[in-house]
Amino acid sequence: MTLVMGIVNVTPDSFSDGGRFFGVEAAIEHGRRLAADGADMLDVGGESTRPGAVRVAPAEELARVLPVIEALAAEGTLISIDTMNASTAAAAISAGALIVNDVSGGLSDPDILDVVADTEAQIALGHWRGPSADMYARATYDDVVAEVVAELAERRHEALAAGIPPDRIILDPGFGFGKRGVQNWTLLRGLERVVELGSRVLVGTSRKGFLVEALEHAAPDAGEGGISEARRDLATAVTSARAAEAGAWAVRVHDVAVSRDALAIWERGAALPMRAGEGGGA
Ligand code: PMM
Repeated sequence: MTLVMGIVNVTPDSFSDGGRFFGVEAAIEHGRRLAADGADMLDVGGESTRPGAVRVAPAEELARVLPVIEALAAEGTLISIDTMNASTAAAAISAGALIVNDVSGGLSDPDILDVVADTEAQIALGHWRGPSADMYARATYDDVVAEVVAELAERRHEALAAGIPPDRIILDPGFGFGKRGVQNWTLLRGLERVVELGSRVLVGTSRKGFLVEALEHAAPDAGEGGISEARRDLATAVTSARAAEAGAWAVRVHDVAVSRDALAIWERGAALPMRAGEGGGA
């Protein structure tokens, strides 16, 4: 069964003068809602990695995420910390996070591997070719699936060398990270080859640009405001079912409820007997 990781982004609330406090309160509430929607775990992040995003200082990142992790972990929720910084990872683990989600696969701050090795925490290593500010400069591939598989194997090798046992390593092909539209579709089609590396695989396509492009193609006249969040979440849910088909361990999504439904439908279909009439039921 493919698990669902709900996304909790902690960003200061620019619409109130409460600043960080309201951002933190809103994030905790949001996390509770995603847990109620059926999230198996929550991924808490304080720094955007969207294309063109500017880096946040580690101290500011930590101040954002720490109270959210403490509150949600205390309620019994499995917490992942989305960070590229070793110092944030260490503090988050002390506060109760059980997974470190590093989209850079340990490349941005190599100390993060040692931090995880010294604890019981797990690590998700993302495929990454450089910072978000100019990630598309490196989006050149002869064979995107083969190169992502080879580079993820290298990241896993580094993690093993740092002393992290294989059963604590998760791999993520890094949809949207240094990959242009069609490269993401090719990767999604070849996802089984990432799964064949033998580690658990995490898939993060939620609301990403290549899905928006496909929706624009499907209905070019989206009206004022462009493609709605609901349509992006439906597109995401379709890719969640595809991830399940390929054998992914978990999907990282903004809308937990709709991907949960998609996975339940996919898994129900996959569990039914092959020949019509067998098994009965409606
Ligand atoms: N994508 C984003 C952030 N964190 N973590 C993992 N493991 N995989 C991803 O694909 C991933 C991630 C960027 O998306 P967001 O800004 O919508 O959270």
